[in-house]
Amino acid sequence: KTEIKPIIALCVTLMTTLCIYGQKLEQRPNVIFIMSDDHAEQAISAYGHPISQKAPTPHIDRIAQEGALFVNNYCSNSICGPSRAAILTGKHSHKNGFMRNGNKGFDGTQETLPKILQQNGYQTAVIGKWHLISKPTGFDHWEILNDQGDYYNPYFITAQDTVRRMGYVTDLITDLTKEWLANRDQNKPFFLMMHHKAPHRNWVPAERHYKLYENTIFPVPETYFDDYEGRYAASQQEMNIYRDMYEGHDLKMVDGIDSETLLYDPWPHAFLETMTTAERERFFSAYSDRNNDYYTTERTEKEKAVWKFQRYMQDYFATVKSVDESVGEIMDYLKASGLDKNTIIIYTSDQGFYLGEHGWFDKRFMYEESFCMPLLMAHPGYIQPGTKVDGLTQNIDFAPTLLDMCHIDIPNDMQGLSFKKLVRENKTPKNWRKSLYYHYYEYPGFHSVRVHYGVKMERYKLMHFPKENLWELYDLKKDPTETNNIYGTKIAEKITPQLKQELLMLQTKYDVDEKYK
Ligand code: SGN
Ligand code: CA
Repeated sequence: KTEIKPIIALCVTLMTTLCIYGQKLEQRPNVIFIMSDDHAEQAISAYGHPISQKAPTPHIDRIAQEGALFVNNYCSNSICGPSRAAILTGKHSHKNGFMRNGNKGFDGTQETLPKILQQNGYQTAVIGKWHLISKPTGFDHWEILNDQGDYYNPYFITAQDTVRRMGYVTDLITDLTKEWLANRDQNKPFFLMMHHKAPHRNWVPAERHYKLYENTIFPVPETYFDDYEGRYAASQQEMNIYRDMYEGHDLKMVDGIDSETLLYDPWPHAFLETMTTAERERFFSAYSDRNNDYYTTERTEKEKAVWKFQRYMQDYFATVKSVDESVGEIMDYLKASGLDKNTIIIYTSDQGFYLGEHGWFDKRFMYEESFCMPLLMAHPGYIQPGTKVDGLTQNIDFAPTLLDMCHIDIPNDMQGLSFKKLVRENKTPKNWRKSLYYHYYEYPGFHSVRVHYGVKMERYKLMHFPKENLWELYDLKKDPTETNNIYGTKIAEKITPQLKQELLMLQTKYDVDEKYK
C-alpha cells in the first residue's frame, strides 16, 4: 500500500517554498523616472482638461494607456527643491530638511531612494535638473544642469567637470539619457532619473516649436479675473499674469514694431544671452508677427490681459511639446531595445502649476492646480493598461513604492506609503489613507505666497496661515475652483472640528514641530 501522506506533505512544502520565493524570483525591474518642471495636470491630455485638448501630449498619454493614471496625486510642498527632496527621501520637508528653495543645500548624507537601490545592486543615474544645491549622492552617474539651467546651450555639471552643450535643453537631456542607457552595465538593473527643465519659466520653446501654437486660442479659465474675496493670502500674491509677468522675459514682447529689444527682462543672462547671434535672430523673427500685432491692434486693458494669457499659453505648451517628444523617444528606445518588458516607467512633475486659474502662473499654494502633481506609471505585465488610481497618493510615497516594487525593504522612518497594491490591483484598499498633509514654508520669497499648511480629504480642504492666523475651508464638491472660503460660516460648523482634528492627527503622526504650527 503506497504511503500517500508523506507525498502530500512533500507537495505542500514544495508549493509553499515556491510561493515564498515567487516574490524573489520575480525579476527585479528597471526604473525610468521622468520628471519635468512645473508641468500642470491641466497640460497633459490624458487628464482630460479642456485646455490640454488644444495642445495634446500623445506620448505622455501612452504611459496611462499602457499603464496607470493617478487622478488624486499631490505634492507635500509645492515648490521645486522641496518636492525633489521629498521624492528622494520619502519624507516631508521638515524631516528631510529641505523646506524651501534657497542657499542651504540638500543634506546628501541622509538615506535616499537612489542610495538604497544602489546598495541593493542597482546602477543609478540622474540627468537634467537637480536644483538641490549640494552635489547628488547615491548616483553612479550624474550630469545635472547648473541651478535652474538654461533653455539654450546650457551648462551641465558632472563629478569631473562643467561643460557647455550646444542645443536645446530638452533635446540634450533626452540624448544624454539615451547615451547612458546604451552604455550602461547590462548585468545590473538600473534606476534612471531623467529630469527636464521644461516647461519652467520663462517658457522658451525649441526653434521647431516657436510658432506651433501661434494661432491657437486657449480657453480662458473662469477664474481668470478672480477678485480674491475672502482669501487674504491669495490677494497678496505676486504671480498674476496681467500684473506681475515681465513683458520681455516672460511674454517675449518687444519695445515697438519690428524691434529686437525686449521689454522688461531682469535676467537677460538666463535667456537671450545664452543664444548664439543666429539663434537670437531666428527667435525675434519667429515672434515678430505677434509682437507687431500688439502695436497695430487696439485693445482695452481687459483684452490685453487676455492677450497676455494667450501668449503665456502658446509658449508654455510649446515647451511641453518638446517634453512630450522626449517621452516618445525614450518609450521608443525601450521598445526597440526590448527593455520595455521589464522597466517601470514613471512620468511626473515636481509640482502642479497655474495656467491662468485665479489669474495666475507659478505654484506654491495648496489650491488644487499647484497642489496636484501629475503621475502616470506603466509596468507591462504588472499594471493593467488603462488603470485609474483614485486613492490619495503623494510624492512622499514614490520612494517606498519603488522600493516595494523592486523587492527591497522599506526603511521604517520613511513617511510615505507604498501604493503598489493600488496600482497593481486597480483598487484602493478600504484601510488606505483618507487625508493628506501639506506645508509650504517659502515666505518671504518669489511671488509672495504666505506660509501655510493644511489637510485635504476627499471632499474638503482646510488651510491655515499661521503668521496671520487665518483659515480657509473649501467644499471641493460644490466649489471646485476654490473661490468660496466657507470657514467660519454656518454651513462649515459641523465639518470644521473634524478637519481640525484630522490636521492635528497628521501633524502628530508626521512629527511636525510646534514652532511651525
Ligand atoms: C525662478 C522663477 C520663479 C519661480 C522660481 C522657483 N523665476 O526664480 O518664477 O517661482 O524659480 O521655481 S525665473 O523667471 O527666473 O524662472 S522652481 O520650480 O525652481 O521651484
Ligand atoms: Ca518646479
